[in-house]
Amino acid sequence: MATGIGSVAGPLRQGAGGPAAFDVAKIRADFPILTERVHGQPLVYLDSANTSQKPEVVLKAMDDYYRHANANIHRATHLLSERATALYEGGRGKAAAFLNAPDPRTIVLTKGTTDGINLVAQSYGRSTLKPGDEILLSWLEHHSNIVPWQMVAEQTGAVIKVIPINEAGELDLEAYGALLSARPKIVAVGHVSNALGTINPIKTMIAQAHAAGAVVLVDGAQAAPHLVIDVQALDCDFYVLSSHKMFGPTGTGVLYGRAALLEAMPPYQGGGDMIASVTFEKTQYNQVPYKFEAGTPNMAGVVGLGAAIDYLAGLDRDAALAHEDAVLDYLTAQVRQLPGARLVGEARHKTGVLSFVLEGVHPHDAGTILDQQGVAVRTGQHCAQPVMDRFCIPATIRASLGIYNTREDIDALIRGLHKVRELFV
Ligand code: C6P
Repeated sequence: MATGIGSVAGPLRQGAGGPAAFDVAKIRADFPILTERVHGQPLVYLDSANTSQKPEVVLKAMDDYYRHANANIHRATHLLSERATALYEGGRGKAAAFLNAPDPRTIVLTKGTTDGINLVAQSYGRSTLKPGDEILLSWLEHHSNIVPWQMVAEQTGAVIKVIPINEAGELDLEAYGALLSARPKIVAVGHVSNALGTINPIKTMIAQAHAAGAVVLVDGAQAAPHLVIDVQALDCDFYVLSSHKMFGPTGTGVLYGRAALLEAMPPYQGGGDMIASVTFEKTQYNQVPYKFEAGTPNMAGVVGLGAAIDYLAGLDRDAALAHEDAVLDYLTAQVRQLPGARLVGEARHKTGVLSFVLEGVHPHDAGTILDQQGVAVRTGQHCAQPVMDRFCIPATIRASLGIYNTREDIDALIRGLHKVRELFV
C-alpha cells in the first residue's frame, strides 16, 4: 500500500507532518515549462524522478550569474572573480544548511550523485579496501550505486554482497543484520529507491552498520526533492545527491563527507584549484573540500543549486510532503483500479514514485502513446536492472511526482492508459 498522509513519521520522514494548506496552483506558476504544450496537448509531467523541472528563480539566478558575475573562481583578484567566488561558496553554504552539515568544509561540490559515488569509491574505497573486504549494497540500488563499487572491487580484491528485498520492494532487514555480521567495510545504500519509491529506514541501518564497523554512504538522489535531510541526525559518513532532481540545474551535485574521513582521503582527480603548490618533484594538495574539486567547476550550476535550495527553504516542507503523499495515494488507487494493471513495489513507506506494468502492453509502447497525449512518464528499467530482474520483468511504466503535480495530472495519465489499453489489448 502506498504511504498515506502522515503515515511515514519519525526518522524515515523527518519534518513531515499532517495535511496543511498547500497552494499547488501557486507552485505551478513558479515553473514556466508547465505551460508548455507537447504534441498539441498540455504537458503533464510525471517524470520528476528522472529530472525535475526548474522554477523561474533558478533560471533567473543562473541568467543573472552569467550577465553580472561570470568569471573563474578562486583564481583572480578582479571584481567579477570575487563575485563569482562569493556566489559559488555561497552555494556550498546553502548545500551545508540544506543537509544540516556541521560545516561547509564537509561539502564537496560535484557533478551529481554518480560523480559523488565514484569519488568516494575511488578515493575512500580504493585507498582502504583490501582483498576479501566486503562492500554491502542493496538489491534496490541504481546502477550508479553498483558499478562504481564493482570497479573498486575489481581494483582492490574486495567483494560485493547484496541485501535482498521482499515482494513489496522493501529491504529484508533480517538479512541485512546477518550480512552485517560478516563486518563489511562499506555499506552503500539508497535513501529512496528510484525504481519503486521505497523509503529505506536508513537511520537505523546506519546505526547498525556503524555497530558492525562499516562506513556508510547514502545515495540521496531520490530523497532530496521529497524528504528533509539531516546528515547529523542520520549520522551517515557520506551522503550524495544531484541538483537536477531537486529543482536545480544538471551537472551539479553535493557530496557530504564526515570531516575526518575527507581529511584522510586522497584526492580523486588532479588539476587546478585542488593544489596548494606544485613542483615536478612534489605536489601539496589543497585543504578539504577543495582538494576534491579539480578544475574549473560548474559555477553557474552551483548558483542554480543555491537558488533551488532557497526555493525549497521558502516552502512549507511539511505541507509539500503531505501534498505529494496525497497525490501518490490518489495515483496508486487509480492505477490499482485500471484493468490489467499490476503495481511493482508496494512498500509501506514510499515517496514520489509509482511503478507498474500493464498486462499485454510493453511499457515502451505505453510510454509512446502517453507521450502523444502530452503525458511524460519514464518506461524501461530505470537504471536499476537488478530490481527488474528481482521481479522477473524487463521494464515498468514509472510515474514520478514533483511538488507541482496534481490530481488532474493523474486523471490525464489514467485517460492515457485507457487509450493505451484500447490500442493494445
Ligand atoms: N535516476 C531516474 O530516472 P545522476 O545521473 O548522477 O544525477 O543520478 C544518478 C542516480 C543515482 N541514484 C539514484 C537513486 C537515482 O535515481 C539516480 C538517477 C534517474 O531514476 C535517472 S537514471
